[in-house]
Amino acid sequence: MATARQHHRRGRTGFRCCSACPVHDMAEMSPMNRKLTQSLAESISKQVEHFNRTEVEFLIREFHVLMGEQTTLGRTVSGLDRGRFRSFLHNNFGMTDDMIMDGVFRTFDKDNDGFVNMREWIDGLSVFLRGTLDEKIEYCFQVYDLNSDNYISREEMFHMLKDSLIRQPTDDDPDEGIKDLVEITLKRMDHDHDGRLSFSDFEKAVRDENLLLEAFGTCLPDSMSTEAFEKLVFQEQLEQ
Ligand SMILES: [Ca+2]
Ligand SMILES: [Ca+2]
Repeated sequence: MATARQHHRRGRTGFRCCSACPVHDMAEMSPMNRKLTQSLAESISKQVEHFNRTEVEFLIREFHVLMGEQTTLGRTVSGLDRGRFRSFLHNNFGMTDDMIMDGVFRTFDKDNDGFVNMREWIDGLSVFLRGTLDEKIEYCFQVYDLNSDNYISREEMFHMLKDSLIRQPTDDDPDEGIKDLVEITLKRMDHDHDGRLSFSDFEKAVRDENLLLEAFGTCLPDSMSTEAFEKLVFQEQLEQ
């Protein structure tokens, strides 16, 4: 059986599919739905930083495709749940680290209701794909602040870094290397020396050395997957 995305693409390229297909119905929008989507795109594009009206319109349609894959399970929900959102990150941007993907989910889900709704998705992608350094500093800090208490603690650093180091099986204490790395990182970034990173510590450190932006794990897409995603959403739809 074709996935919803394949189904949807086939629908767009002219294959006829079953009349009862909700994904197909959404892809082939009625003039009324198209008008509604356009006026919604118009108003969102005035509030979102880095997408124009047409791009927002395509993002809304893509969101419906992603939601279609979710609602085919027979539930109506207000947005992408954690699992679907993580698949989206994995499939489009090659992310694999569970802790980081959960952090990205938490950062996108601004109202903290357990779903990334359309507006949260578009706002999040504006920073994720096209954010300025300032916006990305704020975004990464939120991803890394696992318990949202406005500090990145030693424990949080330890958890995030432990998967990134290759442990030597001969080490007496395999955690020792990670603890050392946490201390080195703190020494470098903890400007006010209180043993944890506040937003201003993090911001200052990243401004001095931009490579520290993703010090605790890759949470932004690389340029190749950004380009591929934008091509998929913006260009291929234009060609239809
Ligand atoms: Ca939400
Ligand atoms: Ca924290």
